[in-house]
Amino acid sequence: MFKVLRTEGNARRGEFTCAHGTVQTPVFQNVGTQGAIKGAVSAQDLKELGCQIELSNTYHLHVRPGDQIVRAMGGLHKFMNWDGPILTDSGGFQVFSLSSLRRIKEEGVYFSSHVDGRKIFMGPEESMQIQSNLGSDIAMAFDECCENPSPYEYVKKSCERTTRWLYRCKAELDRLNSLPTTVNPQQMLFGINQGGTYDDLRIQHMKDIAQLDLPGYAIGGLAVGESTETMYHILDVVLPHAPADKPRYLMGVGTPSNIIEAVWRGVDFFDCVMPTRNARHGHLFTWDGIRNLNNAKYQLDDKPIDERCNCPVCRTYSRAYIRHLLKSGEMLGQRLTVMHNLWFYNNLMAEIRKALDEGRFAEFRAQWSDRLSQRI
Ligand code: PRF
Ligand code: ZN
Repeated sequence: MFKVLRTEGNARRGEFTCAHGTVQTPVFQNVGTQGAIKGAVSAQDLKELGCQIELSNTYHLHVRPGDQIVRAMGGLHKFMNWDGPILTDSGGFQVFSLSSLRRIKEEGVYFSSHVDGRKIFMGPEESMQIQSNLGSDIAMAFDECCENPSPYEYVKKSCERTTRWLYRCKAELDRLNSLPTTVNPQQMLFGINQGGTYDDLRIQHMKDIAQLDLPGYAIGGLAVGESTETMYHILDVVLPHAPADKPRYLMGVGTPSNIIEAVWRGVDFFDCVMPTRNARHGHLFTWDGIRNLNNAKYQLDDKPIDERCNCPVCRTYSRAYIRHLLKSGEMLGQRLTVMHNLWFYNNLMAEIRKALDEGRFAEFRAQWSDRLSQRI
């Protein structure tokens, strides 16, 4: 259930409720691909970092340990000890980006596992069965994400197939949710808009999938090769056709300024590996911009990563110490930097919500959008 509490231009401040609680939007989903946040951050830590919703992956958990095992352990919430909302991505995108030797047919995708090379088939029904076994709150539709740019005729055929796959996803999830032994019978299905960089295909596909009246809609197929301007243009073009009373999720995006710009255009949900991945390489998000802790100038710097940050790491450790940990390959270095970056992203969303609540998001955008992405 989604409620828009307030709007400012196209931006929305909302509230989304699912079986494991209510999420305040706009929201950033913290990525734990394999049921763990990279950098040795636990589900318990996530609570302390202000995380409202966690994201895991169908493909990874199917390959290892296997969704049947997660199901036998009581579902993903119990398995990873996270009692808040969980969204699972459908596997489509990961199959396309990770596996070798993939072959796409009407029934689904044939591919080889990136772990042991074993042959696997995944179609809409399999993706829903796996996500049902995981018992996430939100299951994503099984889609094809075309890289940008892809030929017009290919993208057109691909979106039409993704629409047919969506009908199959819905039928299968409805069936699974009605079984007496289902892990989370209130699991919801979000549709995914595709259409590459073509305005007409994007709009047609959004209109087609809006027919299903799903509880949420994602914009996929962006941040896969096109320019930032093109991504914003597609959001401008497609969001007016997304159902206004349902949450919109921009998949795999992005930098703090990408997030501010997408909220401005009407997006409610985000996820991205950037805060975790960049942290592990010493790249820290701060209210002054992006700080590279590998830089020699931090060798004797006793200030926290971000002087405006109130996270458990900035309250305790110096730049010099964390730099030393990263340089010596100590796991603690990754853990501390990931914790700071996740706090930063969750706190950024809280500040965005506060600005929307107080009707000053335009001002917030003008003040921070460019600043947060500068390298310092
Ligand atoms: N589809 C799915 N997952 C995704 C994407 C997509 O297009 C993207 C694209 N940025 C990230 N994750 N299913
Ligand atoms: Zn911090």
